[in-house]
Amino acid sequence: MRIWYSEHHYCHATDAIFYHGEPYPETAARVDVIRAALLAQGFAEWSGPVDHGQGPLLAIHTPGLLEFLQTIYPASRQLRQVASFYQADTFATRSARRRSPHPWAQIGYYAFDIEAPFLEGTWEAAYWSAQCALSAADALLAGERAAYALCRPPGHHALADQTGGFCYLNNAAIAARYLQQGQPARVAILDVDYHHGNGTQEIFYSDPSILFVSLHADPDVEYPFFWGGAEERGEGAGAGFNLNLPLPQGTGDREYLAALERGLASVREYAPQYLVISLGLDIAQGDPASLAGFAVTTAGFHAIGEQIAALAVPTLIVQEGGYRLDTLGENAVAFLRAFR
Ligand code: Q9C
Ligand code: ZN
Repeated sequence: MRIWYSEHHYCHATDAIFYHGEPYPETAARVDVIRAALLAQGFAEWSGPVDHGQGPLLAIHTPGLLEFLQTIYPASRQLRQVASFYQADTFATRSARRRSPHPWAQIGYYAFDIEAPFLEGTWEAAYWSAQCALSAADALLAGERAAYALCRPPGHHALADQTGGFCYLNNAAIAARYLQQGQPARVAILDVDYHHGNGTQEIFYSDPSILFVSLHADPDVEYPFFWGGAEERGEGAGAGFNLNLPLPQGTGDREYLAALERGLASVREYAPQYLVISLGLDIAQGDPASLAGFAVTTAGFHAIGEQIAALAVPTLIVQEGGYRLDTLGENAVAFLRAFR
């Protein structure tokens, strides 16, 4: 299975960032560790991304968001003390009555939380992360049965016009739309990240041509809190094409695989032409994404991969979260081995 990867992820240089009094967990080391493990296990087919331009990004995101991402760091740097990153202080919340072109207004309009800081190289990294997903999608269009985009930064929390949760551009959504090639071809997205993929859900919430299925921590007690309930089933023409399977803290292999079977049953019934996996490795035992969290083992990751691969649908795997550097590599390998 071919892997798409870009060194541009280093441009999003989050290493020195402290947030909530702790080091920021979405670091370059995450991808370094996964890449090293894959190379060591003989995954030898690597490609750099092909530049598809902004067209496929604009099929998902607003021009305003893309413009914002390209300008917010230099604009902030002119206005404020030089800093390694900037983040919102004033959000456009429910009662907002106006917009302002001021960078501090922009940053509070285009972000829904403070979890996605804006660094000098954030746009560069996010752009090429999305290009990795698009380039891997090309392989499926050319007839491959599986492809892996080692994306960083991740994407599934990004909305059409808002960043959040370490995400700037929704790589999985961009690739899913691109796989349709301008037709209403059926594409399913299965999100196995620990956190609900609120961005992906919302982007396709009224779209029956994209089925979104997500297994995640119950949003009553976990980020992103405001999306991810089982009662969110899609709306309008998209009613019935969104399936959330929230799971309790402490979920282990057995419970996870049982819920996955439910999710896969709905994918099977949908009979998609392509499947996109939002692969979060933060469901792993001991992942620091959360104090309690899930407890999926390395063997569990392999079983998850096998169950998905058994669908025998051309599958694009897009890297999302996963923060426990000790086991990130072996878990990625365990999952991806199922698609070899
Ligand atoms: N104090 C992904 O896994 N932070 N994003 C939660 C921590 C946000 C995770 C609060 C977590 C976002 C792609
Ligand atoms: Zn996550």
